[in-house]
Amino acid sequence: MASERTLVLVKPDGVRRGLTGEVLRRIEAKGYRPVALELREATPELLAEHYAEHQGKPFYDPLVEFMLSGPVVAMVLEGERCIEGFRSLAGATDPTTAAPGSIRGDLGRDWGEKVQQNLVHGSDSPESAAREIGLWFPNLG
Ligand code: IDP
Ligand code: MG
Repeated sequence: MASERTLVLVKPDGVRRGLTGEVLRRIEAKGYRPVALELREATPELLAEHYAEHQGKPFYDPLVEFMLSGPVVAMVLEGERCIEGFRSLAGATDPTTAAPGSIRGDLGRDWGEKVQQNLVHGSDSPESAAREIGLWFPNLG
């Protein structure tokens, strides 16, 4: 299997809670290599494209509001099967039921908000990864 790239975000809850280092520790311990990494503020335009598949869903507006509530750490990871591998490190979408041992399972929980604050985003397929890397890091060769 050839090396591939994936887009990972530490969402505003993760940055706010000081968990960026813990997320990175797990990524590096797994053996994936960051090839780009930046602390930045998302914009409504960027998020509309990033979350295009979710437009119209009940959690879409709270999701965008949450993602604009503070800076995110955006990064591109590289490694064999890292798209699938990071999704496995992240755990299931719902942090309350995500498996212990995963980022969301160990560090996340339900806070009674409309949107699941689940610490990280990871691309879910090679097509999503290419599209999302192009959105967040247009200058990456
Ligand atoms: P993923 O991040 O595990 O790929 P997606 O289904 O792509 O999950 O959803 C994007 C994000 O939207 C989730 O990470 C979570 O923050 C939020 N979300 C997804 N489904 C729900 C829901 O049913 N209620 C509230 N928030 C949700
Ligand atoms: Mg998704």
